[in-house]
Amino acid sequence: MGRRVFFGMVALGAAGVVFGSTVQSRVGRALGPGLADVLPGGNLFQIYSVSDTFPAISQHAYRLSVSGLVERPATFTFADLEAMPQVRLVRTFQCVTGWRVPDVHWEGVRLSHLLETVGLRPGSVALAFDSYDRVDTESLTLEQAHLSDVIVATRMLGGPITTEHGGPVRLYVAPMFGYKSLKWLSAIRVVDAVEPGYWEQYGYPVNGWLEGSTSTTLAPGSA
Ligand SMILES: Nc1nc2c(c(=O)[nH]1)N[C@H]1C(S)=C(S)[C@@H](COP(=O)(O)O)O[C@H]1N2
Ligand SMILES: [Mo]
Repeated sequence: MGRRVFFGMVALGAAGVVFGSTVQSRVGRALGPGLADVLPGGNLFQIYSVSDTFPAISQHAYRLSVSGLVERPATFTFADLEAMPQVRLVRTFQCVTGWRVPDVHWEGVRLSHLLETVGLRPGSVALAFDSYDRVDTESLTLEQAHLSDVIVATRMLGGPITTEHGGPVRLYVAPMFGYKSLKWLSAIRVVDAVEPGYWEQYGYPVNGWLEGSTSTTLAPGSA
């Protein structure tokens, strides 16, 4: 086992992983991630929080602030996000620790659309993301943020995003491992250099591409 992976697992242990409470995730946990893969249907997610709580935020109270190197800093409500053009994605969700969930449905606003709305200023290079849990953070380069399958998600698994899954709004970075998909998204800051996020400080790659991801060649705006 590589040094990087070992540190990652230590980080996970220290973080106190909270597992999903559905029957199937219990079964999946008992059988191990390999067999959980082949169980039909259901929600096979394991629920993670590096903080010791799940921030409970109503759609009504939710705010997303976008600031930093932008022309028009803004604070968006849940309704603001819902009023923007919506995209749908159906993908396999993959945690770097090995579990995966096939055919997960996501809906939300392209991150690129939000960036167009606020306008980027010269010198902008990367995005830093903050969570309402006040612990986890994430980062993307501007190029990654413009990929068409990187979204600010308002729906997941066919409904509103539940509190345990990071609702009402989480990031969904489809071409990368699950840790990039920050839950309880509170703020996006446009910055002049990549600020490696929480998991990256424990050894996960800053560029968490899924194996076989075509995203390095995916043009912004393409389906
Ligand atoms: N705020 C926050 N976001 C997070 C995490 C976390 O602990 N806190 N864990 C990450 C990891 S490692 C994975 S695999 C996914 C898991 O998503 P889920 O908890 O909805 O299953 O969330 C990611 N986003
Ligand atoms: Mo993960």
